[in-house]
Amino acid sequence: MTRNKSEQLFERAQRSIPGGVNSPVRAFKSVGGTPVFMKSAKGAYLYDADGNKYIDYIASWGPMILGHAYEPVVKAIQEYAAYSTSFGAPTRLEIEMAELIISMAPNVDLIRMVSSGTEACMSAIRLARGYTGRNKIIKFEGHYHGHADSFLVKAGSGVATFNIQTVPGITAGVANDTLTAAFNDLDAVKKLVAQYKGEIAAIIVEPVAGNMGCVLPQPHFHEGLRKLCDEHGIVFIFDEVMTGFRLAPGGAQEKLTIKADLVTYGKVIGGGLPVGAFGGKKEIMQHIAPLGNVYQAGTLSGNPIAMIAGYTLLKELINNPSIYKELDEKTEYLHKGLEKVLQAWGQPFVINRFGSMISVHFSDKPVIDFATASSANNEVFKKYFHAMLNRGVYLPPSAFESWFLNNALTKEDLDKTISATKESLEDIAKQ
Ligand code: HOZ
Repeated sequence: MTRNKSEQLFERAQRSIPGGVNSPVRAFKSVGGTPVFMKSAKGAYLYDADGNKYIDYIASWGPMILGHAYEPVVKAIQEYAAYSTSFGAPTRLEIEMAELIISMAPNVDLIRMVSSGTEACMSAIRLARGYTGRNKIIKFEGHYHGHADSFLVKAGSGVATFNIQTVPGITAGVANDTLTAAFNDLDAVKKLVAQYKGEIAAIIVEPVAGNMGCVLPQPHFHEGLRKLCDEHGIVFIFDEVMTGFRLAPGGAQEKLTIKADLVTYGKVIGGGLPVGAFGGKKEIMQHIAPLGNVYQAGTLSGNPIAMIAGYTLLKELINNPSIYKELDEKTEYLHKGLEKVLQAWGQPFVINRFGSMISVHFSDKPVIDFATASSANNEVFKKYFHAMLNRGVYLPPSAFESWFLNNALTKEDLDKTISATKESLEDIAKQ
């Protein structure tokens, strides 16, 4: 498989864009090689600038849950673009979107639309601080809530991929207000809450972590956090940017039967357009401007094209609830197939899966937090990634990311992925 055009584009991109990419993980820095420049996609397949075809396991990092260029979404965008791409004034569409989300998402009385997951999490934290009058937050090592200052402490995703210990540009004051604990370590969180009694505004968590590979919550972890938040007046925030509308119509809250005080959304909610949202209990949400004084705004918030794309996709999900079962079954099928070929290979590996999120760590111990995710063998991952890419399977270019399945994937695609893994492992064994 040749990728001459991608190479030329990357060379050209680096002259005008920092590192040649607009989001660091795309640069392939941790796996090496040249990023693949995409030209089009349909269903489960990506086509690059050279015309190569790939089975896609990123799904734009989640949004393309029903596959790329999904007809109803494309049609809706085309229709609504003719009415204007932005008004800077309210529209009926925004109400319909809010009502739809409230009907799907548990524990959401009010919802505010924004333009990205970063904005959603950043605004949720500000709201939690404004509501409680406290400054500190607790986040988990290896969790990523977007690139706002408060979250780039021991963060996952690109920060972990590039092994950035301290992000320059974040003031000590901001960093000091972000406390961290290991995911799944309830005792560590209890200690922080005791040590900073009355100072903690919020605990924010990825209910199923997807920014250090896929890492599952251990039994009773979220229940423990919920209890702690109730006992200490702390706002419990579920970052459902990845899990929202993916794991179930009501996201991780529904799937794990945990009640969050605030929830953040992104990815699926926009059908592939730049959309985020944060919502929750009225008692908290009514502190947001213009109802309250916690200020938050955006010219493109509730953008009509983004709204109709997200609304159309969410409607498809509600009207076809079997989608979730199908996605789960496909991911389970892939899991079992990968497990079989990895077992035959004989080297250590861990597959973590929750719903349609899955990842492989080349590790000899269970991956339950950032320490265990980081101790996996990245050299093997790199080789695996490239061997799969060359066989037409597009995986996340980092072991610190989850794979996301889309429902356009066929059994044949999954079988191809499993046999590509078998061949890739054989290649690796020969090296
Ligand atoms: N933050 C995204 C994955 N966790 C990566 C976004 C991108 O590089 O496109």
